[in-house]
Amino acid sequence: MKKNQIIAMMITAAMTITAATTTAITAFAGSATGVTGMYTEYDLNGLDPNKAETKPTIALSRIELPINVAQENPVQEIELTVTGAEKKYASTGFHISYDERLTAVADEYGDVGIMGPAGSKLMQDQKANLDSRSIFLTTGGSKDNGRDGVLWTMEFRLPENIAVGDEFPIEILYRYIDGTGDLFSSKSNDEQSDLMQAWVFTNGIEQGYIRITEAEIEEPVTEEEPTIEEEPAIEEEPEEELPLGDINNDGTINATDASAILCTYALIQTGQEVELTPAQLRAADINRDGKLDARDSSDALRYYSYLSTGGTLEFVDFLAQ
Ligand SMILES: [Ca+2]
Ligand SMILES: [Ca+2]
Repeated sequence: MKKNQIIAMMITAAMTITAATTTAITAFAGSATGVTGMYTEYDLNGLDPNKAETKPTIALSRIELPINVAQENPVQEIELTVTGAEKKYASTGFHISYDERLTAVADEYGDVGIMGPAGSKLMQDQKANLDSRSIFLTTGGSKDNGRDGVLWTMEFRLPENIAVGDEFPIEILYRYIDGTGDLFSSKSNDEQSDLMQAWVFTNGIEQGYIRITEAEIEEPVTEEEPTIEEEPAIEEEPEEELPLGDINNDGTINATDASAILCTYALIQTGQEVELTPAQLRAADINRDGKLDARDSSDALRYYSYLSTGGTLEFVDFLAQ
């Protein structure tokens, strides 16, 4: 290897260390992808995320790509990886944004996210708005079946005129509109779940990027080892009549409600005791066919996706579409 190549490698390595330090953690102090308006800081609402028993990390791939490899493989895979939350979560909702020079690769149905093994025992929904560079990915489940590992994969196409040193950020940004916010919660939806979610959206995000490096230098993306922690307690509550679909009566319909409905369906189908109150069961029968099943759960998850991507219809009007 020539001397100037070695020097170039050393410079690249030094740049990598600096950049990794400045882009690590804290997602929402500003957007590297330059999107504005839709996103916000996470409101802790008096919670201290350091009190969370489960402190997951949600990381997007950081790809160091030699320019010759990038030119041959302009479509690159970005993974959203969960660490430190094995079997501790079910309901998630993430907004992903990306550099304006990138193109998100959608399939023939307009879907960008590909479910990874960490979410293989969860239900899922997604919506992409490529005009505003926004991808929304959501999961729900009847149990805390979310695993550590790759929860989602997305593909992005690099532009043609790339140069060494170019960096293309890909970010998780927090969105909250009209009472519906992004999620990372457990089935129990208790205070520890709230603390875990608060941790994720204030301390637990590691943003991603694709960075173009000198030809011949290859650095694989690193992934952390998962850790396993204890099971959470399961509990439910209320009695009064509830708005349709809002099973936990918190004023919004989201993946938590979808998860509760799916859980109840699973309990009914296996002859077990149902955890919901009669009022919750009535609110859970979203399509009003007198049965509680996965269709009701899917409707709730679909509506959460719809709201999270700017939809404004009331739930009943949404269902009537
Ligand atoms: Ca709710
Ligand atoms: Ca039903």
